[in-house]
Amino acid sequence: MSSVAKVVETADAAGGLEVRPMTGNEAIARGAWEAGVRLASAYPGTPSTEILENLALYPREDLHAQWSTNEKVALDVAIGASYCGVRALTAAKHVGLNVAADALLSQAYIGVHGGLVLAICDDPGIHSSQTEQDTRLYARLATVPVLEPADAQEALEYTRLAFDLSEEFDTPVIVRSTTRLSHTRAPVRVGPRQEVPPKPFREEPERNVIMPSLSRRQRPRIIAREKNLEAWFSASALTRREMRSAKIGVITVGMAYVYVKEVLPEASVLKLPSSYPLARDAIREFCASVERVFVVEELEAIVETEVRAMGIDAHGKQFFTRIGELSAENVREGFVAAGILAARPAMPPAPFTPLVRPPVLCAGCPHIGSYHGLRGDDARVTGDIGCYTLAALKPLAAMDTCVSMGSSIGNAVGMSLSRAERKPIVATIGDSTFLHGGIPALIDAVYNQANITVLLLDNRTVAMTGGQDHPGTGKTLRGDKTHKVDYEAICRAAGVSWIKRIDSYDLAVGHQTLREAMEYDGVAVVISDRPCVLDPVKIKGTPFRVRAEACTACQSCMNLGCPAITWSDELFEGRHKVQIDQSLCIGCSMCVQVCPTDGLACGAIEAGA
Ligand SMILES: Cc1ncc(C[n+]2csc(CCOP(=O)(O)OP(=O)(O)O)c2C)c(N)n1
Repeated sequence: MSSVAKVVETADAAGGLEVRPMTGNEAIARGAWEAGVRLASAYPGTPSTEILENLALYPREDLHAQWSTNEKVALDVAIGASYCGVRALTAAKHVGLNVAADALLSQAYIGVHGGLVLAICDDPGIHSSQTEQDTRLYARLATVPVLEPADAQEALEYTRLAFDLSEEFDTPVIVRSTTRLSHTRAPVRVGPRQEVPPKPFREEPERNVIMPSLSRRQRPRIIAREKNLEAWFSASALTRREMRSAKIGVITVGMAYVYVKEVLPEASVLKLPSSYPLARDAIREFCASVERVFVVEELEAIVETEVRAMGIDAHGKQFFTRIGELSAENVREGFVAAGILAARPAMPPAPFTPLVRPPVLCAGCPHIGSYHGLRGDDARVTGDIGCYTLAALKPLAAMDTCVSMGSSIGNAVGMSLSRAERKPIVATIGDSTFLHGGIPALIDAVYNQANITVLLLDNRTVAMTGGQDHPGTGKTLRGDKTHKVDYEAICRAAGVSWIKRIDSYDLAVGHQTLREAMEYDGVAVVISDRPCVLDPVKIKGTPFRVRAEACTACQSCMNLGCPAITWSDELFEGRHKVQIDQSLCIGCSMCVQVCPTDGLACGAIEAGA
């Protein structure tokens, strides 16, 4: 029995009173399980990844949990389960919802059969994302309700509730988390699982098949649904009026509530469970009972704009930032600027400046070899999203552009067909990203007769998000063996006839092969193949060391950007030489290959600790 299954059993025995420390993501997974979810799907993405990883720890008999090839597929899979009358959840990071948005907007019209919940995690402050986005805007665009928990307990409860609301109001429901909530651990009271038997498929194409006639019919229903949800939120105990000072009233939602409580404990607070649809009656009533109204919400002025549109003189983004995360500090500063709190004496400056540590590829990362091969050629290199995006930074500096997941190949096609670029064009894309969004672009490249090279970086994992499996690894989310995608066959089926596979660590062959590919007239694919050094097997060969007497300090090895390679602390014959950190080096040999002092075999760098 898995540890989670044991906990589930204990909770059941204790009547659901057990309290456990849980991250927001664990709590969302738990809430879905307690709600009787039968299918969960996702494509990984920080900060949402652990929702599916945790759901996969619950018994197989309870639910099917899977990685999908991308977020749209994941949502479509969940929609399929909902059509079959079971409760289904999909999880994604905020930008993942961009990919899935088309299906979401359609499903908002179609409605649900089994409850359909989207757990979407925003990343205010852009800790690990392409952009800063507020998913609440999508909720409004799609006219689907969004629930915004303020802590891990609410993450569990709101997720459980989201399934009930979904079925009651015939709509997909978004549960919106943020990095801070998803990754923070707090005590959570857990309960038992509610078994929800599947409902039979409704054979009603006039309801299940989207087309203009359906959408025209549904549009008034959606507007009515919005009104009904507004009334539900206004009447709900989740819309919490905490009446204290009659002078200041703060309307708040999500984690912002926690900061307001800390900074301004004497203020009256209206805590909203949702920014859309808005509990307007509750807001009107609350605002009438206080002299000054503030709205504190993270990222966009969504509630504030609506409150002001209701004719209420409310203040928000004028004092509380629209950029990055809110915190107790910046919420306090906002109330100071608004004249509500007195300024605190300035903190003395820190006695030291923290060291800036730029992100680097791992020691022995196979992407180093792949991009090293490109540096020597005067090529225009489009990049994509993954660990390898770091190859844009010095010293590799081997990537010219990067837009969004799967863009590299389409961007390269545009460059090629613009006929404005004279350099050979190389699209570089990771294995998971290729499966996510690269394949349609590869078909486009062949179809439109572009002249490009595609460098497919197969490290056999989704390294960027912590080493998840995908269809190219031959293993499912639960670790079962499954069919392994054959990239060469996919490329051939797309019409690519020039395909070569290289070992990412073999720098000379890699370089030569890329040159040949760039000389080829048409679409050439080079598959650079080596497993990630961190996953699934932790690879560690014999580390190399530098013979200081032979090292000329030429820096060829340093240009790889391997973090195991630094200048020596001591001087040798009056000079710093290169040194290799034995605890980091995995013995990949790429530095040996570029060391010019004694060829490849036994130069200034040699094997041995
Ligand atoms: C639309 C979207 N979905 C998910 C992510 C999270 N994410 C960033 S890179 C990446 C995939 C990386 O895998 P791969 O292409 O194999 O490259 P690797 O990191 O293994 O080098 C994912 C899932 C994202 N940034 N954007």
